[in-house]
Amino acid sequence: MTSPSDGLLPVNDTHRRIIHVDMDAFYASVEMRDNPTLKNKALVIGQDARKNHGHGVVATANYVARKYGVHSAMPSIKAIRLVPADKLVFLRPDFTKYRAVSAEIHEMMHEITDSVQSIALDEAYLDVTENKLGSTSAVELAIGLQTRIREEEGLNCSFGATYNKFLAKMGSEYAKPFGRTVILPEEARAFLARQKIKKFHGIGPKTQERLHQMGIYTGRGLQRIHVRELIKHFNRMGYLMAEHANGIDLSRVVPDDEHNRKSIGIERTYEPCIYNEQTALTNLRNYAASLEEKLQERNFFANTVVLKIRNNDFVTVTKRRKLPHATHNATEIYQAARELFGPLANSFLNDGIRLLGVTATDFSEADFEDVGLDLFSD
Ligand code: TTP
Ligand code: MG
Repeated sequence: MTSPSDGLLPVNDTHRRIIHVDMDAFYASVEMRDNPTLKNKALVIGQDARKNHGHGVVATANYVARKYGVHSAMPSIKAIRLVPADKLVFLRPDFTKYRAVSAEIHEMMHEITDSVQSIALDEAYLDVTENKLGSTSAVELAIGLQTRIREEEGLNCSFGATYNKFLAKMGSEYAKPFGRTVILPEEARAFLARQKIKKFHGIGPKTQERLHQMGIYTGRGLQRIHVRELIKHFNRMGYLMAEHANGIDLSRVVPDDEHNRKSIGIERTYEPCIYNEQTALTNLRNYAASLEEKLQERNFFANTVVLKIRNNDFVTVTKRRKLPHATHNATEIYQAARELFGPLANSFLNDGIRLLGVTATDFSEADFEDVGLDLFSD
């Protein structure tokens, strides 16, 4: 049975094989590996508030420290209160080291597939539907990777293996530490039904509170309420919650190399040429709409729009325009493209437009690592 949705939810796609891998207590584990005497200490990575006028935030903590209630993003001063002084060790993070470890793990991942999307230094999605090892088992591939990381890096990770990104991430969280969760399509809804809503990625404390007020505490509650009701209360987020609670997440694994691309563009040649201004503008509008989609998929914001135009005699002109602010909004991209097109329109339409292209470039991107570094800037 699926949720009451009146066909509002998309048809599920369960054919992909997706793995989410996340290192266990990453920064802390690297430090313990390099100094095993830290293993029976409560190790906190972050600034020691005692040496810094009470300031500092916990980046992460090993599992010993977590037993005392220490966790990421907690003020260091609180960790000091929670852990007996003779047990507690603070270390400043060594990003150079963590980056190097991360790069090595990524090399192992790329031996399986190039469809690797990194979310943070210690976390990535792999789409292994097709893979370099010719395996049809995501679990087998993930266990192989987990074993290699343990043997070659001396570090533990957890993974979720299933048919979409949302479930895979939920699975790796569920598996921690050093575990695995395999979720088959026919088991997904039952698995989700059992999960507390705070385990649903993207549902923050405020939304949890509102859901509790509506009597919803678990995935089962989200599955039972009508999608329309969730949309009424939470708009687009409500729709996403309904999708997720029903095991639907059609978003794709966007490979890192695609992610690192310096620009995303669309161009098309026209035969016969375009002689009509409205036709040209309609095409630009369509380009902008599909650029918005591509940028959103990658969480990119473009600062510059480039227009490329070619006439029947193969005269080609490219013009660029800096945007007032970084955006992935189709209307703003279209606006810029149209302004670039304006002064060229008459002459190119006269000769006939053979090619038209719009490129979004000069990206800004919210970077997880920057957030981490910010914690230590005080
Ligand atoms: P996480 O994977 O969230 O945490 P973790 O690997 O330490 O622990 P877990 O076993 O639960 O996965 O984040 C990875 C690294 O990112 C973490 O080791 C430290 C850093 N980090 C921060 O700097 N600030 C934060 O708020 C969080 C959550 C993580
Ligand atoms: Mg982790």
